[in-house]
Order: sequence, then structure tokens, then C-alpha cells
Amino acid sequence: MKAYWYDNVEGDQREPHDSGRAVSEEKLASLGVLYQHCPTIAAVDAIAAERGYRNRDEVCVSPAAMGAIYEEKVKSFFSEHLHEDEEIRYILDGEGYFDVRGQEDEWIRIDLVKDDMIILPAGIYHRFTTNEQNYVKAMRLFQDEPKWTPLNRGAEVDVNPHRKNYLETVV
Ligand code: KMT
Ligand code: NI
Repeated sequence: MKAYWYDNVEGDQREPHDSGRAVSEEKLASLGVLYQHCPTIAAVDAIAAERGYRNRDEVCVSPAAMGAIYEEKVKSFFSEHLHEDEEIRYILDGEGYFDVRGQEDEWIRIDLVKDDMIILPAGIYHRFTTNEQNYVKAMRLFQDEPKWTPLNRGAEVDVNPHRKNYLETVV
């Protein structure tokens, strides 16, 4: 895992967009974003058990796995959104970027590789993209039913109770 402020320079979302200014794991934690290195599935299982996550699936985001809809999917993952539940992702192979909004609403890019797990709190605005390798295989963990309805950023979602609760935890 490596995190840094996004450079906001025009260009493909899959480019690194590294401003050169690093963001620490402590800073991420202050936003409620938790990083875990899980070298084994046993380590993933332990976190899942601790947090009451009973279900999981795997997704492969690549042109080979998705065919013609790949580009469209990659664009849709990159629309800024939040969820009413935590989002937990564990990278099984390849690499991808999760961007999360910092306290002043600036983007922080989190570069995740194999064995990296990220836990995003409910209510944080974020987005995802593959990198220039166009390949990531990830495990999605969920508590009960798969429920990761993305609520796209907008006036209505800005006042969602989960958004409000989240903001209270960071200020
Ligand atoms: C998400 O939440 O955007 C995804 O599940 C994308 C694939 S998981 C790396
Ligand atoms: Ni999401």
C-alpha cells in the first residue's frame, strides 16, 4: 500500500496521478480508512470474523475477464459515491487505486497491491480504478446479503444520515 495526494492533473484515471506528497496510514485512519496487510487468507478470515462478515465473493476487473464492457465498468467504478455500509476489499492479484476524499475534500489515492486490504467507512466519498496494467482481482466482503448500492455524490446524498454520521466522526 502506498497513499498520496492525487495531483488533479487531466489525463487517464488509470495513470498514477501522484503529486509526490505522501499520505500516512495514520492520516488514513483519521478519516476512518483502515489499511491491513493480510499475507494469508487466514488473516482475512480473522478480520472477517471479528467484524461479523459472513459472506464474500471475488471479482476480476480486466479486459480478459469482462470483455467489451471493461472500459464502461472502469468508468462506472470511478464515479464518486458512498455506501451506507462499510466497504471492504482485499486484493488477491494485480493492482488498483481507491481514491477517498480527505477532510478538505481533496482526493487521496491509495495504491493497493496483492495482500492489501482496505476498509472504507460508511458515508465516505470514494471511487475506484484499475491502473495502467488493467488487471485486478479482488475479494469483496459483506456482512449478509451483497449490498453495495453506490449513492452518487449530489445534494441529496450530501444530507444522507450515513454521510452526516460519517462527517461527525472526522471533525
Ligand atoms: C468497487 O467497490 O468499486 C469495486 O468493487 C470495484 C472492484 S473491487 C477492486
Ligand atoms: Ni464503493
